[in-house]
Amino acid sequence: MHWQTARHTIDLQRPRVMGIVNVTPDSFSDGGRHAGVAQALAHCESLLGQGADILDIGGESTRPGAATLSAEEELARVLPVLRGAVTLGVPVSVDTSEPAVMREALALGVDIVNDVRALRRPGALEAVAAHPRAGVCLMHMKGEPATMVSEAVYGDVVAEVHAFLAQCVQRIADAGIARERIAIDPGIGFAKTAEHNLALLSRQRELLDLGLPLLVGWSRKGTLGLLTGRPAGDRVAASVAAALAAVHRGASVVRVHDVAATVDALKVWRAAETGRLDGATLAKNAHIG
Ligand code: HH2
Repeated sequence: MHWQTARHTIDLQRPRVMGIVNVTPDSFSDGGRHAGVAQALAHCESLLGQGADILDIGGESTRPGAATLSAEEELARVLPVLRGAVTLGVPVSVDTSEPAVMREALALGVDIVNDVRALRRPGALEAVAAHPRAGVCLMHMKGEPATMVSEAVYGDVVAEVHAFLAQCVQRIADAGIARERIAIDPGIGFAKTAEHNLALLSRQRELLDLGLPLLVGWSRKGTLGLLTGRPAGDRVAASVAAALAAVHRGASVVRVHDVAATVDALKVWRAAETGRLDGATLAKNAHIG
């Protein structure tokens, strides 16, 4: 399986790590940490050094109750960072729902549009369809971040997320976007209780029959706080465990803050799956073992 994006075809034979770069003053776990352009680009380089395969850059916080942002403000936050990030040699994704941001980002060479609203804002579908190859991640959410806590009501959450994603995929395939450009995401923490999130993890394999790469974002989220009793900044082990559990159930891409820890864990997980150590890794690390 692979994921076609604007400049890169991402091989998904092995699970990929998407490193999060929030250029926001108010994200739930790292708001304000990388708000300046120089800090954000330094953070991008640091994540690449830790082994990130993809950089996901976003200017709007989607935490429950977050304030909405104008397109102009969002453009001013993310464009300078995207302009630098596209020179770093890896696929770059923009985390946005705003069509004007999508158009400007794709014009800069950005590879993927990661939209928590699954291209439902007027003009978003057209912005991605106008590009011949750009990748897109379609995520499940009910309502809007401002209201979503009260929308966490489902009969069978896995069946409803499955049906929603199937419908979104159909809509964007009808607009001429090739399936090889599409990844899907169950939207952990978006209009979902801890029970809903955990049902989506334990039964995640049910989403695989859509035949598309699965991207998931468990990193530092509230359900991990409920499970461990730890605050957002102290959920590295919990986040790594959730990422591994997701990969073990077929996720192709994990969206994470703590790249180094996730990359190490995935190396061990893969070695356990394949029962071997590849030659390049052995040569690189032989002096340590
Ligand atoms: N989660 C967040 C933001 N974007 N995109 C996808 N595809 N999947 C996710 O699960 C996802 C996402 C929320 O996390 P974060 O970026 O850390 O926080 P904030 O929205 O407060 O910036």
